[in-house]
Amino acid sequence: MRIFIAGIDGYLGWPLAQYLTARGHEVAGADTFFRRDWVEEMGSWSAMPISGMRQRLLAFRERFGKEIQFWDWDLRDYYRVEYIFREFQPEAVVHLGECPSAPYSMIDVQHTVFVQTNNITSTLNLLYAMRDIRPEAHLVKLGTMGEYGTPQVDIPEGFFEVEFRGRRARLPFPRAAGSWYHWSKVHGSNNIMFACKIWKLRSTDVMQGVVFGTRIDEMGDNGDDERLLTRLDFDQAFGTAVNRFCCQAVIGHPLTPFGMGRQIRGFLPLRDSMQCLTLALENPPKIGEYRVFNQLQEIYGITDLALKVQEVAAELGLPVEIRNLENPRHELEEHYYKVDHEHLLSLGYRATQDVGAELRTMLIDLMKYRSRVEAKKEALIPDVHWNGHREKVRFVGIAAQSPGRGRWYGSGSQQHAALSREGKRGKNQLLTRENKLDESTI
Ligand code: USQ
Repeated sequence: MRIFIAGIDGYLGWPLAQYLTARGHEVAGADTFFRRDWVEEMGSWSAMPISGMRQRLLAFRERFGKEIQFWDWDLRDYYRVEYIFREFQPEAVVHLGECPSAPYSMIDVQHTVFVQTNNITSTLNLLYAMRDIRPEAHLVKLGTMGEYGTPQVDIPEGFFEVEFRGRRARLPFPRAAGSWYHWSKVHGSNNIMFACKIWKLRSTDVMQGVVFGTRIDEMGDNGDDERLLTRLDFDQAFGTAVNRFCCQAVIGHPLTPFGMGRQIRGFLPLRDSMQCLTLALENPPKIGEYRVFNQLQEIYGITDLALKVQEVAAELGLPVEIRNLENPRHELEEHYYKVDHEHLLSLGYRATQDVGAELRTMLIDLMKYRSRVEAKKEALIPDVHWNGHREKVRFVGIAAQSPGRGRWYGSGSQQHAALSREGKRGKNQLLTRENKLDESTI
């Protein structure tokens, strides 16, 4: 299949290009290297050194014996999107080319407007190019579980049956996002749903949980060729919880659950994210269909994950403490969370069960780059508050608590039981474009 990846230079885009190529697909991609700029703006860099795009493409050809057509173009420019579509004639499009950070979108009006216009415009441009050039192509759009927020009821896959004043209907499940970024994803989802309806396009909107991991097998066994590695961020805006915890562990920095550390989210390893996106691509919806996949298998508490990272780090001789930070976000810290995720399972998705082994691989990978994390460790402590205030948060005196060491919230009834037991315990606690093509590492 000819697959165009929007955002091919990113955390998911670069491994996905390798994963799909290894399965015989033909890949092309575009990226304007915004992610590299944003992370630099947050005073940080990728923990694992990442090559410039020319080096990446060279390594790709050496490993897979194939070329990737690449455009260093901004997808907010419709005529460029149209050009790419005419040139490559994609059968499928994976849209990863958005700003993925909640904190970044909350900095100030300029950042909010940028994140929303960037994310919404690129999606609209892809939809128009599909309508006019490849109407039968399949759009796999990366949405987020954060579109739903944390409602006090089960979360279905996009739609639910409601009865209101004696009449029944199947309606989109209400969205309750928790940041301007997450709302940008909601707006994108609505626009795609509408385009599928009026233009008979087809799309899978993937509501992804929080991804963690340093590698996939397709990069090679030992990460010997650094040009094939993906980025791994640890700053307050682009580093996600588990990736940050692992980076903190390798430099002996306390692991940092926010607030009481009782938030619950769906998490999945990078390799599972690749598997899910590929299953969606290889099993497209019907013409005119807009479908939603909730992309997660296991649901974990933040403190449970911190405890697990602590445990695996200790096995590797990396003692580290867990110290909660004031929560800079406006979010529910204790909440119900039960998510349907049948669609991917019915397509054969098999989740990585051994999270400990995944964390071990991550920590071993990151130990090599300890000095890079150390050099930017200031970026670990957040200062972006949801009320617009900008001040570093402080550590607070809450001991890490979990319903049971190393035990996960599973899904379904297992999770209900864990939550109700827990509830009874109370609440005691800018580079140039040329550089980005050429630079060997940043
Ligand atoms: N958290 C901590 N300590 C940290 C970092 C995060 O306790 O050091 C907590 C946050 O308060 C939050 C949870 O961990 O409750 C998840 O935060 P995150 O930064 O790992 O992830 P989030 O901001 O939710 O966003 C990430 C990706 C985003 C994707 C989303 C999926 O950046 O692109 O959409 O995960 S989800 O969270 O399911 O909406």
